[in-house]
Amino acid sequence: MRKELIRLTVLVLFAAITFKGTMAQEGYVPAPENLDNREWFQDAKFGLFVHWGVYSIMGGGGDQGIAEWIMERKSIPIVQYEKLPGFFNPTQFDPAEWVSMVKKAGMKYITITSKHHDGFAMYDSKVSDYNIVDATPYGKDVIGMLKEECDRQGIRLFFYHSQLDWHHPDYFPHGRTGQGIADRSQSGDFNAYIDYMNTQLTELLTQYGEIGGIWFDGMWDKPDADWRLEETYALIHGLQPGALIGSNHHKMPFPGEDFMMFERDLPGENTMGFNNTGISEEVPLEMCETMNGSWGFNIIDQNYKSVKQLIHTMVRAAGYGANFLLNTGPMPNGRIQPENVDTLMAIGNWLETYGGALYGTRKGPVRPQEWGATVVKGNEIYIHVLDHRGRDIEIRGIPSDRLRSAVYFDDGSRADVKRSEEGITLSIPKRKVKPIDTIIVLTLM
Ligand code: H79
Repeated sequence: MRKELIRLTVLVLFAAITFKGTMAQEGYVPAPENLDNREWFQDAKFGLFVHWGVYSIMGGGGDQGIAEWIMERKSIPIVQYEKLPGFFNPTQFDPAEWVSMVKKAGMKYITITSKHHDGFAMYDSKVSDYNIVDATPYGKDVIGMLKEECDRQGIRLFFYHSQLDWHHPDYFPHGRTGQGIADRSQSGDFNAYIDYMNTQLTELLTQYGEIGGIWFDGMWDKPDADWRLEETYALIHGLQPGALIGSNHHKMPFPGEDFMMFERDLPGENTMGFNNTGISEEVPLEMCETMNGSWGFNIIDQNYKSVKQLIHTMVRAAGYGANFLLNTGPMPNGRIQPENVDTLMAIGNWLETYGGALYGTRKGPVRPQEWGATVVKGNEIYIHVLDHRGRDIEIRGIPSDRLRSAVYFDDGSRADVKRSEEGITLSIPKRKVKPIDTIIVLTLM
């Protein structure tokens, strides 16, 4: 109690002297349940990202590469975009089916869009009518329904919440995006917007029981604005100390953030152009990825990654110590794209056999290499050989002096591992090579 009081006082003091949004939650000390949840999170390894909103109706409008951004990419005026909720009627939405699918896929959590950049709340919000209950013929709180089902089936639910908002009149001055939306307000009180956002966050943290955390996005739209992060983060941690906060601001984590995410890049890679941070050693990591090229539903995007490709990325991410948050954009009728279901079932099948070499692990002693990745659990190191090419593999940095045994994960037969000065040399005969991932377990003394 006393400790709590001291913590709170420190928080308030820091909040008082904090004047800039980027100061975040200075002096933040994660609560014990938050630290527990960070361990749970890292053990979980695999989650489903869900981008679902009124934009899903448009299906990208026939353009590759457009989905949840259609309002901005096509410069749709607010008054016109506001017609969309009137068409949103996902009568085939079946949360039990979604969550069962998630479980069969071997995923442990779901991160769903409570609000994307278009500003539309996909849950029962009281501070604005611009939400699924008040503005759609469906009229039901899909997030509440999903949460109930998640609780029933033991899946944790996180909320993706956009700080950027192309719809709210107080989101002003405007940021770098949404300039073409003609009827955005030409004045506004940004502080009132932050109040509104914090009220919505309070709703999300009080209406649905215990949640996994909040996945923020969009701060990069106004990098110099005062986002009052210290207040928002303290609010969230005050309401649910265990909730994990992450923000996709493409910077190193700020105080008060509990995990760090990488959008469509492995940690340390920067194919996207905006992933030029380092890799945090302080907080858990997560990488998010699309199955095709779109987050929200796109009706023509058939550019699907193969199951093998996705498993390889998941394993490499684990080699960096990062979770894999794989996205689907449900259709406007409430169903998951069948192609995505097939992919998820195939990954789930693979995990049923090989999940023991992934769940509960941490990054290995050697960072991912061209040939594959390593992860550790207790005194075991799992070597995931993803790209064999019929050659011996030299792995430096394995403590070979402590090596007790080396066996194949699937049948326990001995693996040909030779100690070398700097690590080990691994020889895998052709008949032992698996099409997706050949796993060798090293047990250390
Ligand atoms: O929700 C999904 C996307 O809609 C959202 N994040 C994922 C999880 C997303 N928003 N933007 N992007 C993805 C990529 C866009 C980046 C840009 Fe920028 C925004 C280019 C210019 C402004 C931020 C600032 C990145 C580079 C500079």
